[in-house]
Amino acid sequence: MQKLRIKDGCDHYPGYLDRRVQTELLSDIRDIIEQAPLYRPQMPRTGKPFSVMMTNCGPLGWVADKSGYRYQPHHPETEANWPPIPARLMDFWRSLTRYESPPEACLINYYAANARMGMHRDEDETDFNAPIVSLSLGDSAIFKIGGLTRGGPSQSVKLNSGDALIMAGPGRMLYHGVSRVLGGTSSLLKEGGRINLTLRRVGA
Ligand code: MD6
Ligand code: FE
Repeated sequence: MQKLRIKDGCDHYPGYLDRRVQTELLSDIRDIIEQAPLYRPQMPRTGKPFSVMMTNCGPLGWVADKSGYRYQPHHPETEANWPPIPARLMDFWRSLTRYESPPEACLINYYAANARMGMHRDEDETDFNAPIVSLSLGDSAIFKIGGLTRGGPSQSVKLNSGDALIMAGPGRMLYHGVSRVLGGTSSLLKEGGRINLTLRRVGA
């Protein structure tokens, strides 16, 4: 398994999931989306819609609306509890991180052709000791990874379908974002676009 160190605490595993496993994982995600439909979050205060659509699985899910960013146990529109994290994803977390505790939240992001994600840090968790695992399916994306403060120089990494990326320890609080999705680069999703999964611990 190839492991590329992007920065101290940020490792990229190109082709971590082979095509067969990507198809199986996609089928798990489609089942989740049937129970917990993708919805369009809004920026706190302004209410500006995200270009990315989201849903979650796990005991907790990350949501964004006019009142802020937070974790909650239920879908903001259906109000049903999030579906459980598939066993397959729990296995990937264990293999990739060797972390003693399981993930509590899995954010599912869907990027259609022109969707992007601005530079941010994942900082709505309490437990910053735990790693974050990201898995990508579908069209390739340009992932930007910067430093510990907003606005500095950033590196670009192309994330392809099946790639894993881990941010842990000194890499846990680096700014990062997705500047663009490269349409037509994968045949995995019939409808095109990209799915990114991030597995996190939320903490007390
Ligand atoms: C994405 N990823 O790849 C967005 N966050 O679509 C993230 O925001 C991210 O890849 C924390 C850790 C790893 C990530
Ligand atoms: Fe993030």
